[in-house]
Amino acid sequence: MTERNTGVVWKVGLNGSKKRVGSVPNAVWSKATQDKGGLLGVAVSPTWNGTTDQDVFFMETTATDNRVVRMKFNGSTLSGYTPVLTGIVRDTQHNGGTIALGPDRYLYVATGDAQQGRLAQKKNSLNGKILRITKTGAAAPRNPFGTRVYSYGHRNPQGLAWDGSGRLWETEIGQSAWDELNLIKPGRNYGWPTCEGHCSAAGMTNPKFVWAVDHGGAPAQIAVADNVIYASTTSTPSTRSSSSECPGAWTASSWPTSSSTAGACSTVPRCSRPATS
Ligand SMILES: [Ca+2]
Repeated sequence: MTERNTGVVWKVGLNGSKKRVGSVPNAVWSKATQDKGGLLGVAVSPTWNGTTDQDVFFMETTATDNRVVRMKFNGSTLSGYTPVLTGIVRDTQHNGGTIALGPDRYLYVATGDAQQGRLAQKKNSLNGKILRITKTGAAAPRNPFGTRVYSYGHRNPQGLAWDGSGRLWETEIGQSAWDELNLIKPGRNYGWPTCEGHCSAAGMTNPKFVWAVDHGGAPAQIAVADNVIYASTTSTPSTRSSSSECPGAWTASSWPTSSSTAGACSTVPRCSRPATS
């Protein structure tokens, strides 16, 4: 588990115990600007054994960039510090930050647009992308453009997880209308900043599910268990209700959400449509 503000890394046991194992150098976070950077994602090598394979990967915001770094973990402490991929534009906001090792054992890196939406559409930019790289930071084999870019047109992607069929899902924080759950396919353009949520612009891939940005909390991590996607959100959903503004054929419904202030449940609108392949 990583701590954004401090750079500290914890090893958490299944029984809830936690032990500090070290920290990642160079991660910076500013309270004044309420940075959404700092120490971000973590991914452990799928073949980690503490001896011949000690690789653990982190994504962090430094004073100059967002970067992916590798450290060694021997089972009790972190050591070493090797930048793997540097130069991803940083900002106080929209840093993305999740990294994950895919079923193909390549690193997938979710990068934000650093509040420069045009970067998400620039295929030669590392920002506003899902990158697919090797453990040394090179473009992974068979990437769609021959670069590190796997998909583009992302605003501030946060969650990455694969389902039982090996399909990659992603959550993404929208601007003012829609947060998104996307099914990620290589080379696809997920729309930002031309589209937020569902749209009909040519060449854009629409999300599989959206919810209003103040009606579900900003999405963070996702996980798939028994082919159910679980998404965590980072803020208390608003109970402010409004008639749904669902796009296209999407339908309005509601979901229950607990209210931390009232200790009761209320319902808020969402939009949904049947899942498609
Ligand atoms: Ca989108």
